[in-house]
Amino acid sequence: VKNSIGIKKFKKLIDQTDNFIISGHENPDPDCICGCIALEYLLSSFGKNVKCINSDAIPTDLVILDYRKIITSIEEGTKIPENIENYYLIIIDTNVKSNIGKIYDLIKDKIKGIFIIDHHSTLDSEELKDCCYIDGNASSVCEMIFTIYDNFKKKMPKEVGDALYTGILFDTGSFHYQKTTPYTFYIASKIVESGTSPNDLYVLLYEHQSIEYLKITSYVLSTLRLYHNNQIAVISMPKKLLIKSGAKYDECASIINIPLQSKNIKAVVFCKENLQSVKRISMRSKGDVDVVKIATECKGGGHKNAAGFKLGPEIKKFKHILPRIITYLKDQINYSNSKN
Ligand SMILES: [Mn+2]
Repeated sequence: VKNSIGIKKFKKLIDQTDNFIISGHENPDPDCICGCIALEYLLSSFGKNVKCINSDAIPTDLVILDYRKIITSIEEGTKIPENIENYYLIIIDTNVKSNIGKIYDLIKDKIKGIFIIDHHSTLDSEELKDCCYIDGNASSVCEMIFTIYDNFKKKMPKEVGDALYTGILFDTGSFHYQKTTPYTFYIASKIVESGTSPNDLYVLLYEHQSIEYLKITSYVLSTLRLYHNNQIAVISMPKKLLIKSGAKYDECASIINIPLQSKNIKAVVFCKENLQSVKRISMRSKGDVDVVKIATECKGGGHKNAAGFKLGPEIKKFKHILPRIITYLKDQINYSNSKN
């Protein structure tokens, strides 16, 4: 059994507290959502009062993971409990407190305290170092929550096994990314032993897209333009293509990853417009190529390899900003190539 100071701190917390709010980061991903599901189950089984409240709703294609419909969001109208001063906030899958989005400002001055469970290695602030379980080597927050179950010698029902397996699957790119370790496979084997079916989850997660999704993907890929020796891909989704396909806007987020399947491509720029005509630029990159600096310059944000910003009063049109993005990415790619 893997153990750590972080888990001891977590045990102490649940000995002392009865009411919890669990929140993951904005635009929740499967690791974050499945982590909420598994942690809610654990704390509830100890008789605790637990609410999962995120800022943003679960993306449509992930709703199927929340079997008991326990995850709520401010976006969908969930209200903060009236006796909020009795609650402890558990933040998962980020250690930058404000990354949990608008719920943070709503409760930060009223709650009893904050505890963080995260697998990103930087810690936002010194004040929180006694109230966290951080493991920068863990593949996913779901891997860490498995470790918590293991420490409590707590049996997990299939619902929790399915959730943890799914979170690990996504955050490891189906057991391929760098932080995939023998321990990750050990956890997967334990979960499968307890009744989770990898094939059922594969079908649920990877073979569930709509025909409209297939159509919008083909339309968007037909807009592909390549720059800088086929190292930069630019794709776009104007509103008229979205309407023509019949797809939902949030079904389209993963299309940006398709150009990355090409060995040549180092960065992707995706301009997508929703039904309200709001245009958003999303960027992805590989390795040392950084996309967050240019996103921040344009009043957006993100991480080194995944970032974006909205078009607005300052930058009205994609074609106005694209040359600057291309120039920036060329420099990034040239610098990255020169190092390797
Ligand atoms: Mn994660």
